[in-house]
Amino acid sequence: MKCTRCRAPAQVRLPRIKAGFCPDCFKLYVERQIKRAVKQFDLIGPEDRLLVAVSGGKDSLALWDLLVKLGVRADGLYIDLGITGYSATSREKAQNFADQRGLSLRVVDLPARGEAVPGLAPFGSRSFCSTCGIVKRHYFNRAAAEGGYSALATGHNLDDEAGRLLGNLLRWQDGYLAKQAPSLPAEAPGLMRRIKPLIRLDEYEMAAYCFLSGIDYIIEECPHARGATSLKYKQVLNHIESLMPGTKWNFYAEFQSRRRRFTPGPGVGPDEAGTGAWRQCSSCGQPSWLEVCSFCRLKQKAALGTPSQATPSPAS
Ligand code: Q46
Ligand code: ZN
Repeated sequence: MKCTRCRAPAQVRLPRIKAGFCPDCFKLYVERQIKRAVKQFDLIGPEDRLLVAVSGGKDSLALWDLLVKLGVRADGLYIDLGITGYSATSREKAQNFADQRGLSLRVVDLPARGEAVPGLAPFGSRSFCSTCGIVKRHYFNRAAAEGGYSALATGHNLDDEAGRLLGNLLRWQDGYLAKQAPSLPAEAPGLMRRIKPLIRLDEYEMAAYCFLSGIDYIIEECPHARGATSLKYKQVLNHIESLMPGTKWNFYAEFQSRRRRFTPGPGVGPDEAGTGAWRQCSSCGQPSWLEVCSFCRLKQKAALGTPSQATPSPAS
């Protein structure tokens, strides 16, 4: 197969757009997809200064690389979750990436703060991953606000978002559907606007981009991701995509044009409080729907030493 753009031998085949590219034209294609996403969903303006949530994995490192290449002001944020057999390597990959390019990486060292996720998880009211989510959200918002950034950029790709969309639709989660967008405005002062610039690119394209750009990333997933329901939705969509290339993007893009039909209901805020207005957490000062935010409640429970009956993750 020849490169669709320059007729050199193609190295990356993309059935979903009926094209194939040589390495240089493929990288150009990826950059253009980011630019198109930025324009289509109004993600980044000239005044923006972004904080990129980096995990050491392919998506977040490629995202950071691409944003910087496109001239966007973007620093990185790495949260060391303290997960054995995963965090040390992922931190090393993130730090090396930043050092090699002279980029600024903020690191939140949870084990050093006595807040490693495995230590807090027994005190969470739900799964290991939901405790992890509470902790990450707290530090994302805190770091973004402290550093004066205008938005938090995450490396969610088309596979992640289409899989999540399928899961939300199958369970008719109206509240979550209403909020499933490539750009989410800040819901309250102190919370960050969130953007997903990789939304037009899939898992395979991101891995190919890293390989062709020499980006060294952690290949292993977090051990707690194994067996996650979200992976099953991705597998189903991959099967459909192999039969009908292009379906995944159409599914996601068509949903975006209909998203406003869904309205956020109670129970989808950061504290699952049901109703009520934003207020300041009396302990940490971050926006919360309750007197004390979910992160501080978690820490209070851990200090008291009374574990909840949380559902363990498949790998814990
Ligand atoms: S890092 Fe944390 Fe994920 Fe690992 S523990 Fe679960 S939520 S799977 S994105
Ligand atoms: Zn708090």
